[in-house]
Parts: sequence; structure tokens; C-alpha cells
Amino acid sequence: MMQRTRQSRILWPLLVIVYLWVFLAMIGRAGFAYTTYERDTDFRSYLSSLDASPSTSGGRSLRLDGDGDYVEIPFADDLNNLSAITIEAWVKREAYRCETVVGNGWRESYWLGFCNQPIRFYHTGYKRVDGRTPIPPGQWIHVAVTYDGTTRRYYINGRLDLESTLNNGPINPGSGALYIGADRHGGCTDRALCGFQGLIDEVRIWNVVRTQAEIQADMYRAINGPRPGLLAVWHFDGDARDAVGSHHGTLGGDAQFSPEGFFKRTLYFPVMTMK
Ligand SMILES: [Ca+2]
Ligand SMILES: [Ca+2]
Repeated sequence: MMQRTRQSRILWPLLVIVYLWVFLAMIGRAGFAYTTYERDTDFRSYLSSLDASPSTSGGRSLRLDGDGDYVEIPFADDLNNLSAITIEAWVKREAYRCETVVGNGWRESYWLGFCNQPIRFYHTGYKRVDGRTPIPPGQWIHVAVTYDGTTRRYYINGRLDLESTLNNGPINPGSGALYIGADRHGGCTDRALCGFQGLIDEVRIWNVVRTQAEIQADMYRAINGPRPGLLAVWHFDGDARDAVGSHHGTLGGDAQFSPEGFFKRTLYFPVMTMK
């Protein structure tokens, strides 16, 4: 009896609010709007305006221990018929090593990673150029590479690190799965798959050359919808799904997700509005 009384004390005010809202909506005085908070700062400022506590449902990243861990993306034509390419990722390294960020078979197609300190990018097999600036362990760094068959450009945190026409020519397609955090050809001296050690987040592959301004404009926010030339985006917020297409990945080795994502999870809030 007591239980039922307590329930009705909570239920009745709720019902009154819902009925009032429906009435206002019917006469056109109320509605719903969905607001997207893509960056944690936006979300926190939204919450502070409500005088509420921050959410703990943060985004995640891919954690790899550098020894046999990877995300495998099944072979797809659009990842292999490229006259131009842009690859972007947030990385947090743990050491200077030869390690893969995105590998499409480095002996035949494209590969983005580091061999010790700077960015390295291969295409068409052994056609490589190393960047100039070290990518240090222990901090989140945004790396981006663009290549159009003639000119390659490397960006670190949105700043141009290297522009080069050395070893240029068309991008050769691969013939197998694309890996994130490893490469199916392997061949690094101490590890079978040239595995990455650390955290990787927000990996994107485009079939166009992104400009420096475009890279800077999008590096601090998650992309969740289609864009011209955007082939795939992996947020790694607890899964390896492609957020804009069908290039869904599966984890290999003992790859896992870290609670330390570069971005907080993208949040969609229904906000009641008065007209
Ligand atoms: Ca491992
Ligand atoms: Ca993430």
C-alpha cells in the first residue's frame, strides 16, 4: 500500500508534465530539437549552463601493445582504386619504433606509420619518403598525409611537416585486407606485423587530397556523416565500425579499447524548446 502511494506521488506529477507538453506541442507552442555536442568543451559548457555534472560516458580509442595486435578491414575496391589519398589519425605512441598506423600491404600499396621518429609514407611498394619532425611518445598527435600521384604532404597537428615529389607515381592497389595498427606484409625486424604500440583514434581515409585548411578544420571534431571523398572513419568508441560507410573492422591479437579517447563520445541530446 505504502509502495503504491509512493509510486503515485512520483507518477502523477510526471503525467501532468507530459500531458502539458503534448498540449503545448498540439497548439504549436512547444517542440523538440536535437543538438549535437561533438566536442567535449561544447558538451561541458552546455552542462555547466544547466548546472549539472559532466557525463562519464566518454569516447574511447584503440589500444595496441605493439605485438600482434591490429584491426582488420576486409578488402574493398574503393580502398584500392585511388588516384589520390588522404589518411588522418590521432596517435599516442609509447616509444620510437617502426610501427604502422594504416597498412594496405606496404610492399605493394600504401602505408602510413613511423620508422623511429618521423612520419613515413609508402605507396606502390617501396616508394617511401620520411618526414622531418619527430612524433614523440606520450602525447596525442594528429598526423595526416596527402598524396595525388605527384606530390605528398605530411601534416603534424595541422602544420605542414614535409612537401615532396620524390618517389612519385600512381598509387598501386593492394590485394588484401587493410590493417589499422599493423600491416599484413609485416617484415619489421622484431615484429611480424609491424605493430603499433599505444593508442590510435579517429582514423579517416579519403580518396581526395584534403587541403591544410580542411585538415585543420576537422581535426578536433568527430565526423559522423558523409563528405565528398570520405571513404571511411573509425571512431574506436568501443567498436571498430566505420562511421560513414561499410568498412567495418574486427580486432585481432589482444587489441582492445582504451577509456582514454582523444574525443569524448559524440552526444545527441533531445532538448525541449519553447517557441
Ligand atoms: Ca599483443
Ligand atoms: Ca574515439
